[in-house]
Amino acid sequence: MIWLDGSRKSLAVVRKKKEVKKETGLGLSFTKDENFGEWYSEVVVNGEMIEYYDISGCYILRPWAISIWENMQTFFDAEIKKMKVKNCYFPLFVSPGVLQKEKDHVEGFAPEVAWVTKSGESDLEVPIAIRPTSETVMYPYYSKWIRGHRDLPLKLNQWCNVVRWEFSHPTPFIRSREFLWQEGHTAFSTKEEADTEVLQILELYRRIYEEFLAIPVIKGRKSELEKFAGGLYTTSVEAFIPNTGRGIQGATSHCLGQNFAKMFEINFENEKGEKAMVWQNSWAYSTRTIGVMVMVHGDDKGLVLPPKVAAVQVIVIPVPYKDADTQGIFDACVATVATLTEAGILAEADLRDNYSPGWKYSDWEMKGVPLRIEIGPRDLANNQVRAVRRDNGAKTDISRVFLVEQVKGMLDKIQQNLFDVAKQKRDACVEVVKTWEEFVTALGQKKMILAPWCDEEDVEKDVKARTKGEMGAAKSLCTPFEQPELPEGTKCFASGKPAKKWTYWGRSY
Ligand code: 87F
Repeated sequence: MIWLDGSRKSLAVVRKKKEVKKETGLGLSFTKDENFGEWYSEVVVNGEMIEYYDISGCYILRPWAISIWENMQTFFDAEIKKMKVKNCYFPLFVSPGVLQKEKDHVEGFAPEVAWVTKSGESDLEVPIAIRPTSETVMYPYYSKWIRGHRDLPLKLNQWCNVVRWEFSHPTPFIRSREFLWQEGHTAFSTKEEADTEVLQILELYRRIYEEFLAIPVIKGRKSELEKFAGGLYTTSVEAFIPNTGRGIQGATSHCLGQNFAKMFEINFENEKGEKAMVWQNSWAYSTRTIGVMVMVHGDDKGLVLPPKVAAVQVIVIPVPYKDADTQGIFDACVATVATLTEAGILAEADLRDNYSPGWKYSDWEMKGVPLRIEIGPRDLANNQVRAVRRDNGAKTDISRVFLVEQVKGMLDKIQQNLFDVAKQKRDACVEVVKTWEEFVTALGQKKMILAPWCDEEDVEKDVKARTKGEMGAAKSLCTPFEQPELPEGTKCFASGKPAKKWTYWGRSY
């Protein structure tokens, strides 16, 4: 049995709902702008992504969410295989001795580790931890498997779940106590190889966000305070949620240096016959990606799914009138789905006869399907269909002769438009500041702040302390790889000392 802490709350999450909209019974009771938190909870449930579970911080991921996860997984898995990374699976459980071997890195995280203490009624002789991440699970075997330089590089990845017993406000996808991720763990004979891989993986993470989820991200390096303490340096892709004015770490790619190699004695004999230590990396992205997607693109009608990750790209809905040729319309819907499917487009028809067309429109809008095709008597007569975009509501009549090319074109446009709009909104939240006063003002306006910084750890601690409050402190998000020019003599916004770099700051998840 899993040992649960005292923070376990009530069973089901009870939420007070306002009047549900009109006759459809489908609407959201909160708007994105007025009550973002409640809006988000409602969207992920009504959009059929998750169901709340009777353990706080744990959620059921429904097929609608898992299909998005699988689309990203298919892309990423193929890309890392091109890089000769191999998949593997290590056990869920960690023995306490191994977990604590790497004290420095585990110390700060210890309160989040969940333990199994019983089997049936009897106490286990030794409690067993559940992996919060797998460094300590995997590296003893790296030590065993790596002997000579011919055993390198060793590049392993696993797709798995991890458990971190978080105490702060749980949020579906964004902060949950169990989540899905991939964790890559690689070992090289040289630092140069490790450095190169860190950036290759980071580029894949950028592509997941920008090309699949249509979310702009910033690539950069974490500060000493914000990096993974067990490693040498941490790179990340950072996204931003305009509604809450918070940055969110999208994925991380770490160069671990030789810290773990030392601790776990991961040594090899190099070409000269000398004993050497490996250089290691680790990298991960998780189901958090899905939460960022919901927050960035969702609207007051529900989810908005980018076509590249949607399980259903086109929903075809018959719109029969009283004395129309209902059978003809249904047949046209089925034929339309067949034509689109044949062309590799993910299309489905909603032929349920116990719901009105209007109800179905709202239902599929809630689920975020990128394109709706309506077929009514007039469309049938004109050998056309009506296409309605989820992202902007635009309606277009399409001749069935050009169906496939037109729909493909529209899906591409939707994908691009989602990215463009998200980028425009994100960019509108970026504020360049030079002084502490400007910084405080921008923070109050929920901005993501680009400021010249002296890059001193104590100064970042000071920024945190000086911005502490109800909304949470500001911290550095990353130092972007793309650096604007830093004129000679520029001062740090927080300390007044000479600035060394431009760094993004803000509140964050
Ligand atoms: C919670 C409990 C115990 C984060 C934890 O980012 C340990 C940890 O080590 C812990 N929360 N971390 C850092 C994870 C670092 C690293 N692991 C492999 C990654 C990428 C994948």
